[in-house]
Amino acid sequence: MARFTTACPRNCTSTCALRVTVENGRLTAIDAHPGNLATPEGPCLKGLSYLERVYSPERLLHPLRRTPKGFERVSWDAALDLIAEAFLAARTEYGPQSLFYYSASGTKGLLNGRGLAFWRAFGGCTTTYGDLCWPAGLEAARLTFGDNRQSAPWDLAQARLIVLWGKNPAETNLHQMPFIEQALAAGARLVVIDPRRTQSSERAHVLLQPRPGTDGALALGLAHLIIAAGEVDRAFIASHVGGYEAFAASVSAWTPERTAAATGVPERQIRRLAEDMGRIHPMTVCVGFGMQRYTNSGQTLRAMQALPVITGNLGRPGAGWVYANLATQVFGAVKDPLDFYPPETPDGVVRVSVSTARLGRDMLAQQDPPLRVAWVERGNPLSQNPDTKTVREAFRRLAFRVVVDERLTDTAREADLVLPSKSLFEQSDVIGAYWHAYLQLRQKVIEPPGEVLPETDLYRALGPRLGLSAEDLGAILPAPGDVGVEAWMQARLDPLGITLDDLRVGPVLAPGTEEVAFADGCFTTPSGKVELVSSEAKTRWGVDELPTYHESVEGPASGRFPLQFLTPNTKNGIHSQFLRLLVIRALDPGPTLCMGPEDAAARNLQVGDRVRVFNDRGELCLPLTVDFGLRPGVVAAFNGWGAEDGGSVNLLSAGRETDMGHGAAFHDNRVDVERA
Ligand SMILES: Nc1nc2c(c(=O)[nH]1)N[C@H]1C(S)=C(S)[C@@H](COP(=O)(O)OP(=O)(O)OC[C@H]3O[C@@H](n4cnc5c(=O)[nH]c(N)nc54)[C@H](O)[C@@H]3O)O[C@H]1N2
Ligand SMILES: Nc1nc2c(c(=O)[nH]1)N[C@H]1C(S)=C(S)[C@@H](COP(=O)(O)OP(=O)(O)OC[C@H]3O[C@@H](n4cnc5c(=O)[nH]c(N)nc54)[C@H](O)[C@@H]3O)O[C@H]1N2
Ligand SMILES: [Mo]
Repeated sequence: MARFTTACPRNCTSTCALRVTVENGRLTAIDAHPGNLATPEGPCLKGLSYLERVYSPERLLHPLRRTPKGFERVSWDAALDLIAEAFLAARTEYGPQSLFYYSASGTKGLLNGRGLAFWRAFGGCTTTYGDLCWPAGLEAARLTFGDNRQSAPWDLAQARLIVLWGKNPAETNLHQMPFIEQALAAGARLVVIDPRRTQSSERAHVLLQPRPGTDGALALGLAHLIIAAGEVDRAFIASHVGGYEAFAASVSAWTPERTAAATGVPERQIRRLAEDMGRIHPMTVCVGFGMQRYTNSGQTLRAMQALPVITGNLGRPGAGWVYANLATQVFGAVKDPLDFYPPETPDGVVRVSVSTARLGRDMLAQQDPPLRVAWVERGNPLSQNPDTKTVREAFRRLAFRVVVDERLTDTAREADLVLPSKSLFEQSDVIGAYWHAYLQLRQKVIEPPGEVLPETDLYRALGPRLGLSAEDLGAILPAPGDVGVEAWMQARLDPLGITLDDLRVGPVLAPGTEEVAFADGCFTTPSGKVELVSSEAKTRWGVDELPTYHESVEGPASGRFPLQFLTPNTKNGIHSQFLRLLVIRALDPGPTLCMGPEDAAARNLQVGDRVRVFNDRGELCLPLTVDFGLRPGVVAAFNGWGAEDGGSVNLLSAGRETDMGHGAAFHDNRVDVERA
């Protein structure tokens, strides 16, 4: 029996440290690792379910090729020959940019960057810009504060007012809840702002339920009241804030009456929250990604950022803006997902890119050259990107598609060739996080099963068939074997003064980690101050220099379908991962549509009825759950389920970007519902 330190590499806020037990080459137990002070309680059910996931009969163990009768097993040699034939033909006829390389957030890891490096050596490729997750909020914070910095997770315990705004940590960041509980035990007040009543709001003193996409108006209305009451921090503003006078003048129009009308939040709740924000210090605003998935979300988050700014809740213990911690983004490759501007063309290698939010439409529109073949790894675009129908059409147009994944996802089912991917326990890698600041080693603890090859080995095997020499491959990939991977990682850790042996013991805080963000009063904006007025907002994104509120494109004012369709994240999966496992399905057998009692009664619908959710982009049939916690005019279904469970919620969403950062406006999505 042996015990190892490792970490969960999913795109999840918590990024838990784990201690795992291996007996006779088999994983037998997963426990907490106390070395990560943000996640000492250990993994959630999904983390424990790796014991099933790694050995699941649904796991792919060898390459599969599509035939008219379905998928059949092929050897690695045959699979690599097929890829070489199709990819070389595309390159000869249309040039390397006819190859589409798609990767997303399936797993964290420094080695992930090797995929793009490989296709650059092939001659370049077409790839994506933007990100499905959080870029509008990152960009908003960059404009306002100069940088995305946040205090250590445990600092939240010192807050006296916590606002969970469009964030649901009880499901999406479980390990934040103990710090919230500590603050509550010390007398803190907890406010949740979410159109849905959630597991997080169960702990709150008050829940504000705005109409979806109207949080910008709410923030401006709150700012108006705080300023009118004189409860701003004049000293902080004088020394650290630019544009305050213009901002204060601009919010004077946001009276409580107008704010209540725009947001649907009762005036007395708005007044009370403004009083709390003005009087209770320190305040931490914990911001999720909910209101960040609309066409107005960058401006919305800029308006929200003004609240901790004018009340002086920055750079102090228990205070702040908690959205993203980029302290662990210390390697170029880990930064890749944040690379949200259309890339340049370095070294003469052309990297054409298409918007990930408009994936289907942009793939179809590529002319010079048209896309011919695709390679997908760590992503499931037919489930997770908006506008599934167009994405599917774009993939079907291609001559040849390769998908690397652990199981037959919706995207893999469209492929000509499916290659089995490693699990987190089968190759070592260094991973970062975006809530805490620990660098962690995801250790290899078992051998890959069947014929599974980690991606780096797969690229090494494929390279010669695509004309890459041993020297070419040596420049982009670690040397073969575990020893090669370890040497490659150590070389990247050397400049940080961290060794793999350190990481084998436990998580290590990234260099430069700060307990209290902005305690140095250093804001790296053009003016060196917090910018409530940002000229870059206008020049780069074409929005107002001030944080202004405009209805989102597909909100109630759009005159489209009557219901706003929210598709948030579920505690039972990470996007399209985990939901098919037996241990998960025992608790959560499948998707449902949640609707409030008024909307259900108006349609004469009852619990358990099969309903059709539809708009002009598509439809989904699901059983109905009557949810007394939903505000009228809003329906919700968790994202992540795929075709095997009735189809992705993205059959209904539009391929549309956020106002800044090239994010995806998933919730800007109106539907109607009827009995199926
Ligand atoms: N409607 C709607 N859609 C959404 C969202 C929403 O709120 N609403 N949220 C969006 C957000 S925030 C995100 S981050 C995206 C996530 O979108 P994706 O990043 O596409 O999501 P996942 O389903 O987590 O992972 C994709 C695939 O990676 C595979 N994978 C895991 N590990 C490995 C590995 O080591 N190698 C390889 N080759 N594959 C691996 C998994 O099996 C999975 O099939 O979804 C977005 N989609
Ligand atoms: N269990 C689990 N954990 C996860 C993930 C997962 O899939 N499952 N995914 C990880 C990833 S990649 C991400 S991006 C994060 C997301 O983490 P969160 O931001 O916490 O999650 P979301 O579900 O995207 O959105 C949070 C809340 O925003 C609300 N919301 C929607 N529209 C609005 C609005 O207009 N205004 C307001 N105020 N609220 C709104 C939703 O109802 C939802 O409850 O979670 C991470 N952690
Ligand atoms: Mo995300």
